[in-house]
Amino acid sequence: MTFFTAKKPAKFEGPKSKKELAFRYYDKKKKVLGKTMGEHLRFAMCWWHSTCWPGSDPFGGDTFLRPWHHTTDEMGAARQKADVMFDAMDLTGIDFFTFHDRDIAPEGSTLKESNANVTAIANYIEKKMAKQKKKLLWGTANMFSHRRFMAGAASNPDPDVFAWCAAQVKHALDVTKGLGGANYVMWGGREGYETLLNTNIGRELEQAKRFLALVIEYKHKIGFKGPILIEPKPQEPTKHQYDYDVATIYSLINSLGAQKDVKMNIEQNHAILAGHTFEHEIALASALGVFGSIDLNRGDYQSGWDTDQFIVNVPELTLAVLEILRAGGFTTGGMNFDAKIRRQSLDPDDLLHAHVGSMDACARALLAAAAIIEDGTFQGMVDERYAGWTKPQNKAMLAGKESLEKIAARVEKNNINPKPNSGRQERLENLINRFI
Ligand code: XLS
Ligand code: NI
Ligand code: NI
Repeated sequence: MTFFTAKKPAKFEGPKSKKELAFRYYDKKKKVLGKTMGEHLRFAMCWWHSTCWPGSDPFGGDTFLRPWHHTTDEMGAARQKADVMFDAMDLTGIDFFTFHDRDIAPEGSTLKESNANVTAIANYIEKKMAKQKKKLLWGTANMFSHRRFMAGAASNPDPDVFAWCAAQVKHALDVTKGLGGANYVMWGGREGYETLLNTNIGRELEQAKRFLALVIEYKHKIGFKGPILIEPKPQEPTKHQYDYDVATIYSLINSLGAQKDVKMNIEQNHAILAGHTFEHEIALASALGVFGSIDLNRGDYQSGWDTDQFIVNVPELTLAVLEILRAGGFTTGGMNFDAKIRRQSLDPDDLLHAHVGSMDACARALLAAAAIIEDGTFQGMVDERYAGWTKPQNKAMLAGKESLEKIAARVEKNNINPKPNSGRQERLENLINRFI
């Protein structure tokens, strides 16, 4: 462990601890609602923000000056990044990681060369995984950085780009399976348009649908057990992204009847860019039976772009974790820190503090959400609101056993006259606050 100053993994020390790099609430083995905190939260560290991003923004370049960004030995740098990732996971007690193919290994001059680079580093990673007991939450393909993708990946007007993407995803899925990945993610980086003036939306959507069908078919062919996770985002980098939000992606999944194979990877920052709350997107995915995993970060409510900050707001997180628990918790999914430290956060250990602090905030949210559920008053108030639907007559109405005329006749005959009830919003808000 040479890159970081910290030498020992952050430990649970309780709320009174004065130690900076320590957990006050995240006690990995502590049981909450029948599972350990570690099993509930399934934290993952991402390769791209943690080791690839050099601290650049649209107005300025590299602020971090990491040694691996300043060498001509690209494969050596790739191994160095892997070493730093695994050290960071050890120091923060994070068990899972995530990557794009191009994060772990450099692009070659041909696809064959790129694939060989990815395979070589994947082999290196595999050995580290066995030694340090780490797991792959998901892998994915970067089909947005290279200029060949500037007009889209699968939705590109050029069929050769579509074919290239098929080849790239095939390899990324093979590698993800080889490393025992629990899921495979598809974020439509440039699947969208800049201007309608040069775009045939119908054709592009048809291409995206075909592409998803191909990936599902291949996943079954190789026996990849985990789901394909689509990650919604409404805009950025393109003006309009086709995978806008959970509802939009659901219509694509539904059109292929692929609810079993395809789930959702929901990111806080993307949810708010789409004009939703994080918890709305989780609750909707769960209601539609397609909740999969989380990209954990926080957008800035003023700036309107994907700032990917570490999330530390406990009241907000509590509402999200509450929805995750109500959805039954994670199965293959987890909480991936798709988050980056700010470009002024130059100290190597800033990366550790960021993860540890956010993990602790999640643990507090988990404790609060679990207490809300255990107390039962909250769910009781919600259930009471819908209690009328448990009556046989009303169940029959929902089950389609009554026609419109029959319902109308019943309303007249029984003189049904609805009496409005309070939504009790303030009481519910106050109730939630008591547990935070
Ligand atoms: C970008 C996305 C990306 C995906 C993986 O905004 O969040 O990082 O999570 O391709
Ligand atoms: Ni993401
Ligand atoms: Ni993002």
